[in-house]
Amino acid sequence: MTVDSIPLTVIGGYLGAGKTTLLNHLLRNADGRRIGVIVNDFGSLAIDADLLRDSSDGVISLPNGCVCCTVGAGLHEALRALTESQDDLDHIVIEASGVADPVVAAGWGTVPPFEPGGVIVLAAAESIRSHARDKYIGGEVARQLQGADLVLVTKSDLCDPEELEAVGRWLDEISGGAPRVAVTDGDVSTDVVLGVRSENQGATAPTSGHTDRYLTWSWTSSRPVASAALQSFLEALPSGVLRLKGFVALDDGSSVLVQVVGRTSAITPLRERLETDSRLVAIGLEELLDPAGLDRIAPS
Ligand SMILES: Nc1nc2c(ncn2[C@@H]2O[C@H](COP(=O)(O)OP(=O)(O)O)[C@@H](O)[C@H]2O)c(=O)[nH]1
Ligand SMILES: [Mg+2]
Ligand SMILES: [Zn+2]
Repeated sequence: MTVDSIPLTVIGGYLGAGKTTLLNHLLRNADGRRIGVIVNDFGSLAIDADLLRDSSDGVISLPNGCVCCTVGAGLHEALRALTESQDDLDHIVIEASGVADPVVAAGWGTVPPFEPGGVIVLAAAESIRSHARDKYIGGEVARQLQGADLVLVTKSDLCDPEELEAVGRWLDEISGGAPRVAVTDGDVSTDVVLGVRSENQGATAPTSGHTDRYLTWSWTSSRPVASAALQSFLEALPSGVLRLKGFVALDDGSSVLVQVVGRTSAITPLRERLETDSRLVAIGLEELLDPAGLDRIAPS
C-alpha cells in the first residue's frame, strides 16, 4: 500500500499579524477536510493551541521556542504524533511563531510522507511598513515576506483604501510579486490558502541566534482577578512588550481572552469555556523588555 503524501502549509507573519485568527477560520470552514494543526508558541504557555482546540481535535502544541531553530527537531515528533493519532489526515497546517522564518519551518517539515504546501505570510496592513523599518525587527519582517508564496494582508479593516493600495504596492515589491489577498478577521477561502504549493523546496538554514534577541515573560495565578486590576495592568504595560496574550479568570466568575499587539489591547469575554486559572504570556526584545518590571505590575 502506498501512503499518499500530505501537503504541509506553513502560516507565518510577525507577532500579532492574525495567524491564529486565520487558522481558526480555516478550521471552522474545513468543509470535510481533515486538517492536522501544529502551533508553535514562542512562550512557555500554549495559549494559541487552546484557542484552536475549540475548532479542531487535531491540534498539537510546540511551545517554548521557535520552530525554525530551537524546536525545529521537535517538529518531526509533533508531525509523527499527529499522523499516528489520525491516520486519515488530508493536510497539515503549522502556525509558526511570529519571529520564525516560515520558509525554514517548511523545510524542516518536508520529509515523507509530507510534501510542501504553501508558505503563507500574513502582513498587518496598519503596521507592516513601520515594522519593516524598525531597526530591531525589520530584518525578520522582511525575510518572512521574501519567502511568501501567498501574502495575506490582514487587518485591512483598519486602513482606508488609499493606504491599503500603497501597502499593497510596497508588499509586492518586497515579496517579489507573490500573489496577495486582503483579509479581515481571517475571512479567506480555505481552498485558496490550502491550494497554494510552494516553489521553494528543501531545507534552508535558520538565521542563527535570532531567538536569543527575544525574551518571554509568563504569569499564572489561581486567584480571580478584579476587572479594574486587569485594566490597570494593561494600561501600565511598558512599550517593550511587543505582544501579550492569555486568559484571565475574573472575580465575577467570568473569563476573558486578553490580546495585546503593540499599543492595541482587547479584552474579549470567553463564552465557550471558563478558565479557573489565569495565564498570560508576553514577548519583547531582550534590550527592551524587563520581566521583573512586568512582575511588579501584574495583577495580584
Ligand atoms: N481589526 C482586526 N483585528 C484583527 C484581524 N485579524 C486578527 N485581529 C486581532 O489581532 C490580534 C492578534 O491576532 P492573532 O490571530 O492572535 O495573531 P497572531 O499572533 O499572528 O496569531 C487579536 O486581537 C485579533 O482579534 C483583522 O483582520 N482586523
Ligand atoms: Mg498566534
Ligand atoms: Zn527561529
